[in-house]
Amino acid sequence: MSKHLLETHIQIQPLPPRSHTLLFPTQLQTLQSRKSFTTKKSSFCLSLCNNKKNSFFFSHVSVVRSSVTRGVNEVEEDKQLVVKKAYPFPEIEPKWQRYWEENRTFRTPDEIDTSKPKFYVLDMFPYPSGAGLHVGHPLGYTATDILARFKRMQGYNVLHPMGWDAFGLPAEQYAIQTGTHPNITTFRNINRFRSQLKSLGFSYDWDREFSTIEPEYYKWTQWIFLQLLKRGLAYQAEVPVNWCPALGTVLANEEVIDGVSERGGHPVIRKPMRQWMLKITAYADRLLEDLDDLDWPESVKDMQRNWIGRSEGAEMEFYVLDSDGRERNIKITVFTTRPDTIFGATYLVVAPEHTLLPSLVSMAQSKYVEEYIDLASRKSDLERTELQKEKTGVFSGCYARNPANGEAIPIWVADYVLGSYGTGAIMAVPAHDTRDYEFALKYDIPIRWVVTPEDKSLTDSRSAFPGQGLIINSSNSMLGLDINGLSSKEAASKVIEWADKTGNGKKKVNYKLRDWLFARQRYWGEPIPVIFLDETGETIPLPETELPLTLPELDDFTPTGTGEPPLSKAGSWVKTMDPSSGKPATRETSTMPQWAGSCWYYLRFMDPSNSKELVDKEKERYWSPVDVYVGGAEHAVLHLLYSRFWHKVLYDIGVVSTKEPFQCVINQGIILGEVQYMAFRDSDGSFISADSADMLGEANQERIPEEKVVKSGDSFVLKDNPKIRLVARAHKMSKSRGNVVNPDDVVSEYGADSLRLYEMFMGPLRDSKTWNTSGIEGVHRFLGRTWRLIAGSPSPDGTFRDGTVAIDEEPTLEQLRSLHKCIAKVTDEIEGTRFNTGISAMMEFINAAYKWDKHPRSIFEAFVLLLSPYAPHMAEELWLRLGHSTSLAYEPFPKADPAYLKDSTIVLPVQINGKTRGTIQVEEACTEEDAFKLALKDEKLSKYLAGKSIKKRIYVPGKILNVILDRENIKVGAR
Ligand code: ANZ
Repeated sequence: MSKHLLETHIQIQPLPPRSHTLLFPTQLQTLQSRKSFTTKKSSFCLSLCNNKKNSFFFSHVSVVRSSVTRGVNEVEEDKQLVVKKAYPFPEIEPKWQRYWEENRTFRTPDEIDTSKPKFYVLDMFPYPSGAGLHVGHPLGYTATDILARFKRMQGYNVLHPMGWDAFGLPAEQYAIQTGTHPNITTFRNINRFRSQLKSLGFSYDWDREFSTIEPEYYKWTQWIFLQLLKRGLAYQAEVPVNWCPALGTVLANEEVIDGVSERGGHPVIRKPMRQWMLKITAYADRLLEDLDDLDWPESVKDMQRNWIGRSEGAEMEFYVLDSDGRERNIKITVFTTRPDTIFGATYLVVAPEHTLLPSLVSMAQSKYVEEYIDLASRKSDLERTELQKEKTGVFSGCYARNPANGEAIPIWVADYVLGSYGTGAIMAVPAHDTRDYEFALKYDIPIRWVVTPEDKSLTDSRSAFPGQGLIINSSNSMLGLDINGLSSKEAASKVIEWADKTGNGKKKVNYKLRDWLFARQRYWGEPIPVIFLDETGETIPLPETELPLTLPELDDFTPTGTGEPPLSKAGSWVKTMDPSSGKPATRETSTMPQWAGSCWYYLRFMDPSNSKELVDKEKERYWSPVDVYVGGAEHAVLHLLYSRFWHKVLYDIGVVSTKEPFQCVINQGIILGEVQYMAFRDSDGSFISADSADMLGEANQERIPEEKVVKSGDSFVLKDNPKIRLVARAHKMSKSRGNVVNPDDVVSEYGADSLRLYEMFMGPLRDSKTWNTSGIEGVHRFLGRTWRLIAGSPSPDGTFRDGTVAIDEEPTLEQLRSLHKCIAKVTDEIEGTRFNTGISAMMEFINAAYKWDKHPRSIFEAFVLLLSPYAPHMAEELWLRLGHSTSLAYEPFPKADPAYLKDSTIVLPVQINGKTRGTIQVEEACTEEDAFKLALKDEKLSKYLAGKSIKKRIYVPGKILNVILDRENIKVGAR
């Protein structure tokens, strides 16, 4: 999925100002609970306190020294091994990748046993960009892979596919620059992505792979468009687009920065053009209601709710007046969510694009209004509605009558009112709306308070009071409306009732959601399957039998200069005839937006090669909905909303069986570059502490290498001069900052299993976290230790031995307890998608196992299965060495036996001749003999027992041990 193509403004929830992300919490726990660990630098407890320009400032950073060490020698040995290779991953990993590929290990056959439960786990499929994978990709992909492998081992039928969202702007732009056909670039990029993903050992069913540019796939994207058209859900309308006269092309929103084209910096204006629209607004209520039952992050659901933006209010009618104050035959309808404030409406505003504007403007004002309209056409909606921006406007020269009190109020034109929302006109109530207040102050328009806060201490005439309260100054007996003394809520209902009765307005629900602009003036997209009759201009949908309508080959992708899409250059393709009447016709030359292909791909994975249907009904019924869908938060709104919309349409026409496509959505966090330390210099060039420096003066900043930094209290200081406090920051990875980590490099240095494990160990999946190279060394050492524990240490010459050190013996109780605790924890943590703490449990197990003298095979086998979803290559290899001949991918995942989970040591009271003399710690099932031996060893009890002859022992297991001494002893003792 592309991040380049966020064509509308995506509201990404900012991080709460002082939210805390704890990196490596498990290392902390591990450290706290184990005395044998000394500590070394490797992780941070971060306090993310600000988020500016993609960087996170760490105000309270405590470095937790946490590399897991077991004495200096072993650490040194580990380090050496890192240099040499902690274990033979360069041989193991390609070997198992080949095995999986040759055996199609992860193929989900078409015919499956549907009596088994299913698990559909999906990644948001990537846009195969020229840059290849970055380390952010494997974060989500590893999480889904762990889930897929885990569920397979639990006996589920698992669907875990991968494909490519391959239409899009970058390939087209590259084609314009270099003349390389987007097909070539796209296939090259896909090949690179695929081999990178394979090198990470993800268990995708590659037999189901497809890309959105394949005609066999987009045939069905076009088919869905035809269904929308049939149901009146696709239509054409004149809509403003970003038109750049200098480049002679329409630009996507992300190609326009501050009103000029990203390429060349040329002015961009909003120009109406005939466009295809999809009527998503018809589904607004259902899109809103059905959110409630989804297991999605609340923040994402809220973003969708805000995007849909349901507002209850009223439409009110304001008649325009002529110069004599008489009502003309024109009325302006406004949308308001606060009908209770109608007596405070002291002016009206119409948007610069309001259709009635030309008939309102007075002669004297027309020049100013035209200039203003021109100015506004250069601004984006976002710029126009930014709260901080100074409000601007121009008087239209005419007035309207406030229907509630009969007053003539001026009509202004201002761009803070959008033409596309509500009715494109508002009744402005400066006393109770901050934007109107600012505007009224600037243009000297009266401000009338009509609502008082119930808490009088909040009354302040120096600013607007936007809250609800008690109504004042709101009565007009002539017009029959009196709402004084009512609460805002009661007043609003009364005004609506009055307006309805008197014809001055009505109740209205409004949505922020707009219909979806579905056409792009681009080459690299799905052709829209309609034609226009040359004779009449009539729009004719292509018959379904004509699908796919394939994209014609084109050598010249440059803009036409007229705003016509590049496809209009494909003359012989454009000129066609109506298949049913044979009349000459012209094809639609706009293409679909990139969102189209990603709207329904999850359905196609269920049945990727079906040429008769979009998806087979039975297969769909079995696999729907997607159980877990993982991807970036940047897709929280549009992609998820558009797919939900299409899914609901497909539900209505009986193609799918569920109302919603994705039951659970998880957004993985962002991986930021390594923390960078910045020092400040004053104008003389001397270092100054960050607290006294003007932190914003970038020119005075200097990056300090990590080795010259130490931690002091909550902050970092210069090692040489601890008075100089530094600022620690992590930035989003970007080429220009030089902080990008390439997964290929990590794989070749540490192996794919280490990368997978590290990305999971960095912290909770959903949190943002910083890359830290010493962290990957830490998990790599853990894998090395695991290898040496099971497969044995390398030979003195550094070569790795064959086989394992496992023995065929029954495990001890202690070993079983350790193992089953680990199984319980790992299972629980995978199920709760807390992968980082699952890894800690495995690390604890390995530490415990290192203390054992003997290592039974059965314990190793179970552990290897536990490890396999995380580090599948190593696990497969160890499984083989433990004596198995096939992949472990479908072995049952170990189950924790509750019998070994109980803490079964108890405190047993020990009596000597009926008097309690002390206690011993024993296993609950301890024998009498063992209990007595322990009592003899106990310092306190041994005083009474050593050298004494025993008459009898009374032992009640789990309750008491009573030792009766010979009388002789008592006498001796008494003497
Ligand atoms: C009078 C009023 C009085 C308003 C008051 C607010 C507070 P939401 O909740 O976002 O739907 N509005 C209506 N159409 C608009 C447009 N096209 N462009 C900009 N603003 C517009 O907001 C609805 C409120 O936003 C409406 O209620 C209207 O201002 C304004 F004390 O009407 B109100």
